Amino acid sequence: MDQPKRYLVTSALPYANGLKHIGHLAGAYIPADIYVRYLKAQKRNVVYVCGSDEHGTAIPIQATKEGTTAQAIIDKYHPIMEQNFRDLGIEFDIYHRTSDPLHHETAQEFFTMLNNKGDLEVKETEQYFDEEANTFLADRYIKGTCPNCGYESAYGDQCERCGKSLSPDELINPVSTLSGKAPVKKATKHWYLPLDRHEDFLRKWILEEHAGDWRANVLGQCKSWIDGGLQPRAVTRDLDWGVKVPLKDAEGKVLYVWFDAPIGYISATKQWAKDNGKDWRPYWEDSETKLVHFVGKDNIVFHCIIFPVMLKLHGNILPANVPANEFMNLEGEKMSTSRNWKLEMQDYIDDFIKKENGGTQLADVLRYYLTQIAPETKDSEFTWKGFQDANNSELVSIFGNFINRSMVLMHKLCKGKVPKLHAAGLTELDNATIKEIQSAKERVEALLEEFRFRDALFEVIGLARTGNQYMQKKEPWIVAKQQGEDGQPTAQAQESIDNTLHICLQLCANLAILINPFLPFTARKICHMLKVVDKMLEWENAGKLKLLSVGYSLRPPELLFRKIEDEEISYQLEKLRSAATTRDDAATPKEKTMEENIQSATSLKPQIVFDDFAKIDLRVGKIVSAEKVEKADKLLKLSVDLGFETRTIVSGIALHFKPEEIVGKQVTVVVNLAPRKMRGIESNGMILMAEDPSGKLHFINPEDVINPGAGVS
Ligand code: B3M
Ligand code: ZN
Repeated sequence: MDQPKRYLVTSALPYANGLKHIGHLAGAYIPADIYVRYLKAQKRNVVYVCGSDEHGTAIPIQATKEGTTAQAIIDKYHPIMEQNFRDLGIEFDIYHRTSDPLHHETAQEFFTMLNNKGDLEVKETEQYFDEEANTFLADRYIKGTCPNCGYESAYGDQCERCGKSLSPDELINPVSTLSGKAPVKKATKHWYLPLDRHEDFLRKWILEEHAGDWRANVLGQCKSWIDGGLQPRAVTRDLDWGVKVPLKDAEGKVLYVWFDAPIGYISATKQWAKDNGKDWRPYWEDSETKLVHFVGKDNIVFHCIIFPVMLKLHGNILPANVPANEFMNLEGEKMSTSRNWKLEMQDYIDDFIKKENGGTQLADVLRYYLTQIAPETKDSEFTWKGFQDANNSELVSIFGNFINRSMVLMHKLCKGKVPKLHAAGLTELDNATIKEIQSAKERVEALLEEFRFRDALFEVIGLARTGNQYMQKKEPWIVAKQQGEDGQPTAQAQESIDNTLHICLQLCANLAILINPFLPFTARKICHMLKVVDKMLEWENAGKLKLLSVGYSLRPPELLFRKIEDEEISYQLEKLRSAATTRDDAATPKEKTMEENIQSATSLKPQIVFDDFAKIDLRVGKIVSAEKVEKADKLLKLSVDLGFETRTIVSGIALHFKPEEIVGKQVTVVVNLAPRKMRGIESNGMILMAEDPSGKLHFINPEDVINPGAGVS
């Protein structure tokens, strides 16, 4: 493989308008960080840049919400976001910000060069203007009825209910959110990037040259954009927050946020170069640089179509790849800030990392699970149960267990020192395991080079699993019982023990190197136990059996991962649900679109066997009383007669049924579901409901009246 001279890796610049959730983290930051850590371990020349995106209407809108200024908003969120990333081990070479004067200059220079070369078009159009506020209205400042689904509070750029992207002209009965009045149309001049001029270039560059190496989801989106017909895109806005358009006749205009934000990658590189006495230019101008943008699905078009056109016109290199991820859902629903259905990085840090001494292992647990379920090819799903399983059954039981056993047995059976390898005594299994160390390294490396992070991680865990199986077959603790008259293992037995533990310990050191890009804190902890410096983690050291010298004494083992308890998981689930029940406006997750409901009805869950089903105890019950739960607009507290007892069940159906309507109704109840506290009330079961495509709920009940307690199967 031809190696690039240098790499420039970017992660999407997050808007500094609020805390970011784990969907963001999984999409653009963890994969990039893994890639960069791997490249650095390979001693390649790489710079990893990111920073806060501090422009666009998102910022002043948040300022209005918080009753403060746009400047105060970015000054509040920029440092928090930077710290959140640090706490989760995302190690940028620079975390810059687009409010920095260096960025303003860089973006203005970029615009000026394109404008001077005649690469932009100027057009006058009619746009919505708020006469009372005396300002043109950005798309986000206009609300109206969605022409697609009829939602009355759709924004001028997108309907938050059905997700359709809109233009303000499509809204029915538009209203300015500044004054509450209907806006008028007024002429205004803007600069456009004529994407249509570049169709041939884009077709060839993306759809031909990168057909073989870009991800299918990325190519697919690009193709549909190009096939849909490329239009000139306005790159300026009438707004007072942003990078000023550097022209005399452009008073009151700023660069469109999607024009200036990606240039933020360049200004960040400049700042990094300045801070480190380096030259930034080759990173953006030399064709031997490999530029890789890590982004989420909603940023694909900007990084694959618009920004590359800008880069080409400006004389820069183009991205070699944009390994964009799809979306990650949370507990069955789309993650969303506005609907409060999310797990913020800050919350995870507070609940899991800060609470624990040396809690960095829990940063690694999140990194592990998010990589394991990374939406690399299709949308994926974060569940708290999945998170717990990944930790308990893989990190604790496989990875941590292997390292711990190796260390404990070495202390017990080899006097705390790395034992010798007796070449003559090597068995077939020993040799096969040694080979596996070498080949695992090669596989992980090839997968990382192709941005297949989930598969690469799977290989690393696979190697730990191999280690466990190896040890299980060699049973050094049993071999140790072959003792001579002195009560010590015989020479032959000790040889076998030495070989086993020598290989196991070298395997531990190899695991540290291979896991390092994914779980950097864990890798360092292993180095500490093995009493080696972090330099051992260099990639070229992997695949070998010579990492630890014979006779070297090692530290006592420490547990790498702790078990995650059921209570921690139910606490998180409760927290998620109760935050969601207090959310107010129309766009609650319950109100899924018709399309989503139909989709959830047609996408089947994985097959189960009869025994799985037989575990669920279903009974017919009768609701004997129902009342609202205070401060929870979705919950009803029910008493359900089950024949053998009457139980309290809390059910999220208050938006659908009045308490008095349902008393006396027959229902089907899951009676052996573990109790769960909701709003302080213990719920002992779950009522089954069906949801029709309009989102309306229906009880599942027998046609005839039967005795409460009857089994359902
Ligand atoms: N701030 C959008 C986002 O956070 C935007 C990315 C800019 S990357 C140049 O999704
Ligand atoms: Zn809509």
